[in-house]
Amino acid sequence: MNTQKLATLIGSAAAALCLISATGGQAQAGQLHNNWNYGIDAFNDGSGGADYEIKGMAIKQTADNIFVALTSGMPLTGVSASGAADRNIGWGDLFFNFSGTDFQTANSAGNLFGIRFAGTNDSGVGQVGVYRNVTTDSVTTSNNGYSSLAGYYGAGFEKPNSTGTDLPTKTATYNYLYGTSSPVSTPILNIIKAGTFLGGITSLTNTDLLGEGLDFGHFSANDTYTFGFKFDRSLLPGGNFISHVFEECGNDGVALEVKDVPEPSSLAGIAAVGLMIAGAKIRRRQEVK
Ligand SMILES: [Ca+2]
Ligand SMILES: [Ca+2]
Ligand SMILES: [Ca+2]
Repeated sequence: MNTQKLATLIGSAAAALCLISATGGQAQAGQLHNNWNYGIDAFNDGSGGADYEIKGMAIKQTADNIFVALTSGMPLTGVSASGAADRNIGWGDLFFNFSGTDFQTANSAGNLFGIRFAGTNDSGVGQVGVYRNVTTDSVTTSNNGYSSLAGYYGAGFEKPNSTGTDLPTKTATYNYLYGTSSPVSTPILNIIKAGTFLGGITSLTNTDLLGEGLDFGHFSANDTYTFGFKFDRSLLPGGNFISHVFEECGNDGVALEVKDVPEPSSLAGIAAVGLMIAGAKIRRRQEVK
């Protein structure tokens, strides 16, 4: 084999390796850092100011648990607000959609999972914890908020990454949340109306989460309040999902998409097979020479 052929083969093998690693990267929609997936939200789309600004959410999955973390100007117990029916504006509930369809379709089909994680919010379910087959409702209007997401965008909050880095545009957000339904006449569905209780959650402080490797600082996204929770991984079906949460008023929200990726060991295995094939080709050509 001449030098040119060898260089071509090595180039092909290198290109194959690049393709493998690029595919691995693209398959991971959330931004992966130290085993946590991050959805980093716009830092300037919190209607109402710093108290309402969400900067990000993050999820880590281990063999036994799913960890969720949020960082925001809004504490877990919400903020005082005279314009709200209960004089408090807090967090809505967190939704998990494993169906592969948009949120509205999954909602209509009863395919959503939800978590009430804020014990003082206006959720329709009484107990903090994980629920399946949830129905949804909007509490924005009783919390001095937006009657629709279109109203929120129209008020000047259509910013890059306004529903986090995985739903970075208004169009992406509308497509996911509403599908073929109208984003004007459909409210921001931000709480669990009803559902079947599956199990509880364990609250985690910022210190707890730092101990689990959480690092919003990597994205310069640390805000005043960082908190989270964990729950038994077996409560959810597993596989690819989109998770999102809006505040009770709809003044800010964030989403995170998590897709399964091949384990690093299996990627290395694919790469090794590629190299063996390339090596065999080189050897065969050397034999026939
Ligand atoms: Ca934000
Ligand atoms: Ca409230
Ligand atoms: Ca947002």
